[in-house]
Amino acid sequence: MNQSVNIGRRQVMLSSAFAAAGALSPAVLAQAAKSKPLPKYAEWKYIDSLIVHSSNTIETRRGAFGTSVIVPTDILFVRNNVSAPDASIAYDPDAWELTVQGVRNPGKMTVGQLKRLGIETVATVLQCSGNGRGFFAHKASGTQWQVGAAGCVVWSGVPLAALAKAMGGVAAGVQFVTGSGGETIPPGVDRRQVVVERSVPLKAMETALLAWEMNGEPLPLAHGGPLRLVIPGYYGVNNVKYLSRLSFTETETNANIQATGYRIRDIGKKGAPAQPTMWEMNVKSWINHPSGEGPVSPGTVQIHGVAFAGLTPVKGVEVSTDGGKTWRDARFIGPDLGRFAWRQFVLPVQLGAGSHVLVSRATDAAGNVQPAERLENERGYGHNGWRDHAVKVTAA
Ligand SMILES: Nc1nc2c(c(=O)[nH]1)N[C@H]1C(S)=C(S)[C@@H](COP(=O)(O)O)O[C@H]1N2
Ligand SMILES: [Mo]
Repeated sequence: MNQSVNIGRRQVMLSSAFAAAGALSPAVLAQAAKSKPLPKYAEWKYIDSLIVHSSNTIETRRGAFGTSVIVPTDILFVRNNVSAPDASIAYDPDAWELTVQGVRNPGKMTVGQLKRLGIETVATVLQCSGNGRGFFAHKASGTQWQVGAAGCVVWSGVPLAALAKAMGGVAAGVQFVTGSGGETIPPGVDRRQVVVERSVPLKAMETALLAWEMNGEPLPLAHGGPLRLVIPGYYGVNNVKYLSRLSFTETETNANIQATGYRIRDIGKKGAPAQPTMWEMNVKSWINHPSGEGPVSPGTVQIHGVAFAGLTPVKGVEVSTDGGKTWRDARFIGPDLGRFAWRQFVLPVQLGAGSHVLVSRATDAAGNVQPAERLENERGYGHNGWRDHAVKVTAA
């Protein structure tokens, strides 16, 4: 059940759990009142848990992440590179058509047909490549995300491998899986410039899904319904929404979003195909509570947050209450939903009156440790440096 209150001139939906717990501090209410309104396609989301950067970019507030592993769809971030398609595409999801190319028997499949090929379910971290961009000192261009352009969600759909098999198998010479978004390209606009079309290495097929369900519900338009490509362990951009074409290709697509966008390069440099692209995610963690949005009471504080890596499970997390001088092992809580999901961690600490700098540092099963500093790069991608993700909190 939700309760709605008026903040400023706009109606704001408050989850009754939050309201009952008195969890909304005056600071958060003030921010909600200032926030831009939610766009139509996402108006059902809980604005009090979100930061609305623009109609195409909506972030989860740090203090709104809970401890139950899965991020509810109502508070999950949204990122559209171009305007979301018309809501009518999701009215009859089973009729949505996917064009399949680069297989021995290319053709079209409706979602209804895909549902008969096989079913798998997987929990993954969906994270924008630019999550943490707001911490870069050079004001990297793009949305100034803090920590909330990420969430752990459960997908259901058909394994991509089952689709390939049903269509006679992958054609000879194929090296990539290329997914195309179903947004309408306005007449006169160069498709290559605007299409959301991404290529990932063929080996991603082993775990990829074509999903029509998320967090136990039909996939909403905002998150790519009727059909979405899910590439576990890879950055958000590779998880193409409103999937209209799936091609097994010999080369990477020449669409701008692949060829020059989402490339790691030095500050001031232009994007180019030879630079590393945003595929597998790096090891990362951050603290969600305390969130730094307001003071905490001195005494015992349960520090909690999330940790994950790309294709490797996360192995451990350390927490520091002195800005990274000394560290203690945190404990994972909750179910382990597999190597692509994040783990929740907790460490109870005593915080005396005063200010504290809380940080976390994750290690994955391959031994990769979250670095202290960000990797400086033009567009502010892949930020996993722990120092910038610190929470500054006052106990009073
Ligand atoms: N078709 C399509 N797919 C897309 C995008 C898009 O704009 N169009 N944005 C990508 C980016 S950059 C990210 S981070 C994720 C965001 O997923 P979400 O909006 O479900 O949170 O979707 C990816 N898939
Ligand atoms: Mo993204």
